Amino acid sequence: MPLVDFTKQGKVGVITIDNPPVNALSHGVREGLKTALDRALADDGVVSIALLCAGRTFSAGADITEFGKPVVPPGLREVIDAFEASPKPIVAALHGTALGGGFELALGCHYRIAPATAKVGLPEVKLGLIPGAGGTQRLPRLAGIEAALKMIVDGNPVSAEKAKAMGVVDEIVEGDLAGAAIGFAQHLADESRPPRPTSALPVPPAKAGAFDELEKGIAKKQRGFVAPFRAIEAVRAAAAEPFSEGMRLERDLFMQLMASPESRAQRHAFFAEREVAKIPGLPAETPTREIRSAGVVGAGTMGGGIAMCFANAGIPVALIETTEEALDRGLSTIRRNYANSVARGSLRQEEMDRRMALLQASTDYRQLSKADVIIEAVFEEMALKKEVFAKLDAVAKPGAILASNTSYLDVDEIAAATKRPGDVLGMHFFSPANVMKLVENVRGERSSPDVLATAQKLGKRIGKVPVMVGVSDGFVGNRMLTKRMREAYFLLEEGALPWQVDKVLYDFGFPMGNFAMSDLAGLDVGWRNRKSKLDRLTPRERECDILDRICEMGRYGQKTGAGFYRYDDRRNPSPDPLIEKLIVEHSQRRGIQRREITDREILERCMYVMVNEGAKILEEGVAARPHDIDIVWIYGYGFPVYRGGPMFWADEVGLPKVLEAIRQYRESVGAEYWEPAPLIERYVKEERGFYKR
Ligand code: T1G
Repeated sequence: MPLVDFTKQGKVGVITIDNPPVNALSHGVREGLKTALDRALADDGVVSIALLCAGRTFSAGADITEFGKPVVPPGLREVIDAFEASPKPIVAALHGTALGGGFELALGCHYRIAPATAKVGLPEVKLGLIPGAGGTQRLPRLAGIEAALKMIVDGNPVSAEKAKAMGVVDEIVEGDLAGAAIGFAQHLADESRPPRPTSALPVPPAKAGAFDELEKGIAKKQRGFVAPFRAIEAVRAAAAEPFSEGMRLERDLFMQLMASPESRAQRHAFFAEREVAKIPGLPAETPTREIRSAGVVGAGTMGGGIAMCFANAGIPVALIETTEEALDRGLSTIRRNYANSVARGSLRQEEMDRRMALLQASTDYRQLSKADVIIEAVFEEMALKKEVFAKLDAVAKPGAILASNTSYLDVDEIAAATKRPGDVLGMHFFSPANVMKLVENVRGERSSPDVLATAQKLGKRIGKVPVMVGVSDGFVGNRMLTKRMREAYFLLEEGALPWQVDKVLYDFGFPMGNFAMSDLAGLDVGWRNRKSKLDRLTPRERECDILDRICEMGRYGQKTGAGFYRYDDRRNPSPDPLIEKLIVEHSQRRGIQRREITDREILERCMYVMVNEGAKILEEGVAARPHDIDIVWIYGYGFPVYRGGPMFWADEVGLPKVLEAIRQYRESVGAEYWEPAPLIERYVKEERGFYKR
């Protein structure tokens, strides 16, 4: 089947794109579209045209793999302009997800039909771009400024029903879509309906202040992103300028963004997210086990959130706790979370009821005997974990997958507590588990291939981004975070203050800095973890006991109204002179002469120590690719996606510069903390990066 096929049905010319998996508008497709249109226009027997896509979806946009390379004509704009200028009316039939350039092509057609299951959208901002083939100029002409702005600035798709209400889709159809499209085109021919070039339509006036309001409204949420603000600029031109002038501005902005580091990073993240779904060394066709029901042991914060993930995906889940009280507490937290979503209008009441009905709470482990997968989410203590897994070994059916939600303990040691270590792995969720997208799937030494493949597939099914990692203290994310935390504490005793360190990380693009994050998680959690590791810490780490001092004052962070910061009743943080005094006295006690510390040193020490640890993680095979590390940090730790993740960012900075700084800190802070990873030294010698060759 050619990439684009042209056939005739009566008076209707049928143009069909067939470029699996998502009918991306690659050069071959664009050329094929142009040729097919020319054939339809040259054929006197053709009165109207239907545009369809084969496979699971209408075109999901331009071919992102072609970005950054010179555009081979015909460009997408040229193709769309030709479709729009056609003297014969064209109807586009949209199924699946008509996105980006695909949706822009449809906006260049004169009519659009779709089944109710279809979605349409302009997600370019998620790639650090704006629609570049007329979307910012044509969509406002059909849907109005406000609706177009929302779709283009947040990049989220809308349903076909919603698109119809917006005036973008002309008809919702059922059954055979190709038949409906040809029927619709036949109807246009029979009634001699004219083409309706969208660009000729006037732009309905916008509500006064619509643009400024939106710009202000997204300032906080889209902090650090560039594309959403350029998108507003382009749509503003649609309201103020003639179509051709608006198209010129859209082009300029699009080309600027295409060359921007932000878009390069976001395009990297797009493909990295798809790459990490695949497990190196495991064939794509590795069989997976069927998951019809689940079980969760522990109804605390993590267990409750994990149970919600299964219920949200329509999977019945048994929730086990040791006592009825604990069970009631867990269930009421879940009920409250759902009720908040209903109150916010993001969930319908009947959907909440359906999900609650999928939860079966009990204190009896035998309720787990039919579960296909069981996730243990009890207190982080090895002895307790082993006890739970021994019990699961006794009640779980053969072939059930047993997973631990531990965030750093040895999964192999846990698996050894069962007679079926091949069925055991780690599935490390992030708090709040019903919200955070990341799951670190931890492959144990004996985890069998189908268990690993099933965990990856299941992760996607419950709406997560699963990343396969190896056993190591803290796996990938927490292992790197621990190094960053250590450096941050060292910086405090050398002269920095918590709010200075946090501001540097906040300005870099993280949602919050180390110390504000610790206050949110609860300082007592970190303190307990630190105390459990004291014997494994270096002398300096042991003596850098600022956290201990703060906790001994009963300051555990937000939950006690004070930690590194003081919190008002709306939990707004403010620097606390008492903490400054505590830190200054700590330095004196330690005999450390405090010095002026630059923001640059803070950023380098907090970020390069992570990159260095990331390189060691790659050397050890705890992560198979730098992609895994970048996606862990973007989806688990709020690493700004417009910087692409720590490993991609290091490449952008340049590994020679990173290595030079690491060597400098080895001298100033100490070799036991800053030994350069051999991988970085080798890459610098080979003049390559983690990705850059
Ligand atoms: N170009 C190239 N490859 C693409 C692609 C695209 N647009 N979309 C998907 N793929 C690949 C993907 O890498 C994966 O490959 C396979 O298809 C299946 O994808 C001018 C400039 C459509 C909702 O941003 O959101 O148009 O890993 O695993 O979960 O204004 O793909 O198998 O080798 O994601 O079912 C705008 C991007 C482009 C949409 C399907 N369009 N795609 O999700 O499958 S910019 C987008 C998606 C643009 C114009 C501008 C999703 C999907 P592999 P998948 P899925």
